[in-house]
Amino acid sequence: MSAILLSTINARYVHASLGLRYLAANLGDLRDDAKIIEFVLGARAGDMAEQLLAHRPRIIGFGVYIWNVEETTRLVAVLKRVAPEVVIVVGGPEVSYETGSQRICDLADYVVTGWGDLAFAELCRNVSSGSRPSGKVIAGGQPSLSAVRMPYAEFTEEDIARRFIYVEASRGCPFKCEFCLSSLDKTAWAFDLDRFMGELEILYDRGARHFRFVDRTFNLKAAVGTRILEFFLERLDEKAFIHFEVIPDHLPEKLKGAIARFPAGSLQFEVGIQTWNEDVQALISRRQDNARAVANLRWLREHSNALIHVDLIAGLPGEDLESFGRGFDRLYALGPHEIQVGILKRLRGTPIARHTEPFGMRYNPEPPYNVLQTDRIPFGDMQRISRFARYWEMIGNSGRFRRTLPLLLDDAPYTRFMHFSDWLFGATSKTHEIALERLFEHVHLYLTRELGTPPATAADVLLADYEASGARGRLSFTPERPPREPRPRASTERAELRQARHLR
Ligand code: B12
Ligand code: SF4
Repeated sequence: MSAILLSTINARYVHASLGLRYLAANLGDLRDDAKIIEFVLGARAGDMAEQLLAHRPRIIGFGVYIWNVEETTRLVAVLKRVAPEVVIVVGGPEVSYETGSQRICDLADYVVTGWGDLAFAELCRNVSSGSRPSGKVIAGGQPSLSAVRMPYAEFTEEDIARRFIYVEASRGCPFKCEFCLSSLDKTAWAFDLDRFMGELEILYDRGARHFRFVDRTFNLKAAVGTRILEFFLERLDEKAFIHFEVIPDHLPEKLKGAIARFPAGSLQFEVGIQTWNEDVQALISRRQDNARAVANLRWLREHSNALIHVDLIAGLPGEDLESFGRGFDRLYALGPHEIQVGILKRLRGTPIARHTEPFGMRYNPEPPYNVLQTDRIPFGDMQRISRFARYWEMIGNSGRFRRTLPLLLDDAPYTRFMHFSDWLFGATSKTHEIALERLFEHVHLYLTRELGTPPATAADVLLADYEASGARGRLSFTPERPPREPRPRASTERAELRQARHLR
């Protein structure tokens, strides 16, 4: 039995919720009476409700994000029907803005906006002592980070063995990119570095190896970044893997020195480029020195072993398909391991909303609030670019088609891949659930029929890619071979296999 439950629906099992662990760690004397219960997208509302109510809770706090708001709303609706006496508190970025127009906020007893680290504990104390706040929406406030207990002891042995360990050396961002929720932060606040390093050490000693920093801009302060990198360099073993989000145009020499010493497969950078178009950058208040970004990406590819994952956004105000395509080609030429093409989303609370009317931005009213059309990109083309993004994920980013990609893309990556994407959708009517063997067979068909590649050349290259990717089935365009047994995989292994494919 636990009087207080902290719950959320994660995108996948490997993503352990850091937010809930902060709330739990800061419950003080209520901690012993609280439990974290996490679910994964796809679970049924009735089953989740049953599991939660089995603890006979007095209060349930839900972490609500763009990826789980619909399922959490359904879950809260069930709970309110069968156990109306349980106090439901919702918090998290999705319910921190526009609370008046959200069904989940109507259903809940309390909505905590912004940081919940200390606010949730205070609310629980008030509810427990019978002095319930009269207002529904409670501003979480922004306590000094020195007053916030770090959450890392909340990671269980199972988390450490099987899930990504999210960590945070700083919170917030000083930049103002209008599509991003972090643009609403006044600045970046740092945790006390000695305290944080002490926690990292404990985690490392407990066996944690897959660290993901949620800091919005890890490379903001060279001294801090370097100390963190040095920490890992001193302890690296073949299992260690560390992920950071970085801004592209700031890579001081000191940081470079540490980055260059990481061996292959141990370091990953997620680099936000978003757009190269300077007019668009100005429009969305994104300060980015493109020349320095190019130089830094080049340096990373030439002088480091880091895996480079770069984000681009399609559908920004003022950007048409042609400009997006030029940006894609410019980025592709720099050789990042992965290019993630995201479709612009109008996140609740973000200032990008000011461009809605002037640029004819029409957003999906349902999560994930993706842009459906703009004054420069009609709906049909936005659909095409969404499919491009999905197929690029399967073919460009998966690392499974490294030898085949040059045949597909040649000297015009964006135009040729868009052509392929249109063709593949025409041939399959699918963007998901295409079996790997079917995908290889379709690429073979496209190369031979549409591009005129000699069948034997296409088959050789594709077969080499297929075998190198570790797949073990049979391809229709190759001679028969005995099938090999698939082997079971651990939770974080999917990500690790993809990383390894990029390094081969
Ligand atoms: C890890 C992460 C993910 C993981 C998923 C994690 C999971 N648990 O499943 C992955 C990589 C899958 C992911 C994907 C996406 N993400 Co994401 N992600 C993050 C990230 C980097 C870290 C979250 C975190 O741990 N933060 C640290 C903790 C301490 O902060 P917090 O979670 O906000 O929690 C605090 C408060 O919100 C509050 N709180 C949280 N829960 C609760 C519960 C209660 C009861 C209370 C009272 C308070 C409370 O208190 C906490 C402590 O102060 C954030 C950016 C960031 N740095 O926060 C983006 C972020 C959450 N993601 C975002 C977005 C937009 C996406 C994508 C749509 C991006 C895309 N591809 O276009 C996808 C969607 C995925 C999908 N399947 O649809 C937005 C969220 C917008 C929103 N309204 O939810 C963020 C904020 C990024 C941004 N700046 O815009 N993401
Ligand atoms: S996109 Fe990156 S740099 Fe821009 S506000 Fe968001 S976190 Fe900060």
